[in-house]
Amino acid sequence: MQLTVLALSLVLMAIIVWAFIAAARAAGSGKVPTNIESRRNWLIVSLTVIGVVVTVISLRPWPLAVAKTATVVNVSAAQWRWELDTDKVPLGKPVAFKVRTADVNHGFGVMDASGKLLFQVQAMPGYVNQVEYVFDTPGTYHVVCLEYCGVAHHTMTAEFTVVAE
Ligand SMILES: [Cu+2]
Repeated sequence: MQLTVLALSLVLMAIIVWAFIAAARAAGSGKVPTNIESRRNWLIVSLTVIGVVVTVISLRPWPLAVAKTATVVNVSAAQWRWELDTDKVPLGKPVAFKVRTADVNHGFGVMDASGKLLFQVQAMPGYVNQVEYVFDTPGTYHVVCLEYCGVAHHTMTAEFTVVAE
């Protein structure tokens, strides 16, 4: 998905660069195409449609779309601990983390065994924020806090295990 977005971004940037170069050349030459208004209208409509389509496609699955079949893990944050209502989550199935906080903002970040950050969601007072993830590797995963929340912020960690059912 990221490579697709990158490739699409590069193509769109190339089109914009081409449009600027064409406009600069036309301005320098002193000759203005006769159908410039229809071209401009076509360009504006096209870019608007492309912008809407790219926005809808890229934002639709994240972060609000949570599968109805997802395993729900309730997460409570507080200075300075994470409480998960389970320490085992299923492999290869959607897991929805519903994240709350009892006090201040925290950042619920999940890392794999190598320390790579897989996803994160903010824990915000008065809100239940959720994020869905499908784990494709069994093992131990680490929860860290990614929002500075006080003197013992760095001690705010937890673990859970991904197991095949
Ligand atoms: Cu923190």
